[in-house]
Amino acid sequence: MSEAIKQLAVRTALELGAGAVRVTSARADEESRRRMQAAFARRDFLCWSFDDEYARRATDPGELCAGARSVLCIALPYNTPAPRTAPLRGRVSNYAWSADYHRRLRALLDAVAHAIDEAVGRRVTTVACDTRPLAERALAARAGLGWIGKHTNLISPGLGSFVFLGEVVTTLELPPDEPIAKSCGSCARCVEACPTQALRGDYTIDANRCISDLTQRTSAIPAAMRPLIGDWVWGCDICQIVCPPTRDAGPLGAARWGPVDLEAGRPALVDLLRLRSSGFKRTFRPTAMGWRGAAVLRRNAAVALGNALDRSTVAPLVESLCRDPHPMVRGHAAWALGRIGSPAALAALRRQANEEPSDEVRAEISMALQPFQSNAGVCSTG
Ligand code: B12
Ligand code: SF4
Ligand code: SF4
Repeated sequence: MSEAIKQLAVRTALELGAGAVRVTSARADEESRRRMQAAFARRDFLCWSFDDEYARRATDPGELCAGARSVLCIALPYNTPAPRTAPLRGRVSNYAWSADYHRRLRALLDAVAHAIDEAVGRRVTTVACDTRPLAERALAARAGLGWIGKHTNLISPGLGSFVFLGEVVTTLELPPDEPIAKSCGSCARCVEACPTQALRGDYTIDANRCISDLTQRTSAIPAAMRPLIGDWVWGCDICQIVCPPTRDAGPLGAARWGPVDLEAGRPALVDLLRLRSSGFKRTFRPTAMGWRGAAVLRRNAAVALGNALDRSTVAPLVESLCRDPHPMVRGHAAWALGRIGSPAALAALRRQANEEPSDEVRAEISMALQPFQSNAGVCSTG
């Protein structure tokens, strides 16, 4: 019976687009808990409210579903070809440019759970994907869905790491699968390619340095990290693009995982800097970029423009410095103008230093002007 239920669940998931499905027992996982606690003790995830209690709950599926005995772990490939690059357009991670994956993955998981419940004749399932406290990668590795690479993502054989993970936790005892005995060996391409040195090479990450974290946080991006972000405006795929199993797998995502439109996949940076609520609702709200609001995207556009160093963008950056309703965006626009450092950019910064009401933004303006301080006298007399 339990083998038949497992096969039914696997078949249902594969029919709905899953790339692989494996089963593990729902026992609490001491090793993962220790690894997580060690990561939190190193303060690797400062923007997340992770603590020992989170680690305990996340490594015990029984916390999600009383009496849980098994977990079906599902990998859903999402990689689609990237839109063509063009000057002054930002880069978005391929996980975020389509209609929000949470809803679609949730629908798949619900369908699998429903198939199981119906076959058994009662409710025996709970689903999880991304947002619930569950160590999804560790569970998936234990189920043999793949192995955890030095970039800390789960790599599934033949699929690579561009896969979303989702789980159906059940009180049924299903036949478990075996973990895959595999590691990265001497490869360290992701570690070498990471522009911010977030990856340590020992299968751990300092998430505070990860571009994905930096572009999704709601607080200011530390000034030292801004130049390392390049043209990314949401997420980052570099460590996975260079990863051989992921590169070899290629773009396996179904067409529906493609960009909602060009603006979602490669947003024009100046338009993104001017993004207001109607444009946000139209283009970004339906995607996984929708959860942090428009100001975070405008801030990220300012950083990318500060890295593009194109004088044609000084006017919109000045407009943002003077008029953006959000102090964080005005502050990052100040930084971008300081990076460009043209006479018009510096003049606007000096003017605004006296007009700006926020202490935080005035501090950004003064930091942006600092490298030019000795030249300031020369300009004003010359
Ligand atoms: C917080 C979070 C982030 C944070 C922190 C990332 C991180 N590395 O933990 C930030 C914002 C940086 C982030 C970025 C991304 N994320 Co994210 N994120 C999460 C979230 C919500 C929690 C992760 C977490 O608890 N981290 C804390 C660490 C300590 O735990 P952990 O990584 O889960 O597990 C570790 C331990 O279990 C331990 N471990 C346990 N057993 C074993 C055994 C061995 C042998 C080894 C080596 C290790 C090991 O190692 C694991 C890996 O470090 C999960 C969803 C979820 N609920 O799990 C998605 C999730 C991990 N993210 C996902 C994705 C897609 C991304 C991005 C690719 C998005 C992007 N392109 O920008 C990047 C990848 C960046 C990177 N290199 O990790 C996917 C990953 C899919 C996959 N194939 O692995 C998840 C699973 C969401 C989902 N449901 O699909 N994310
Ligand atoms: S997602 Fe980007 S910044 Fe984060 S670890 Fe990978 S390469 Fe580094
Ligand atoms: S790039 Fe190499 S080291 Fe990094 S996760 Fe992939 S296989 Fe492992």
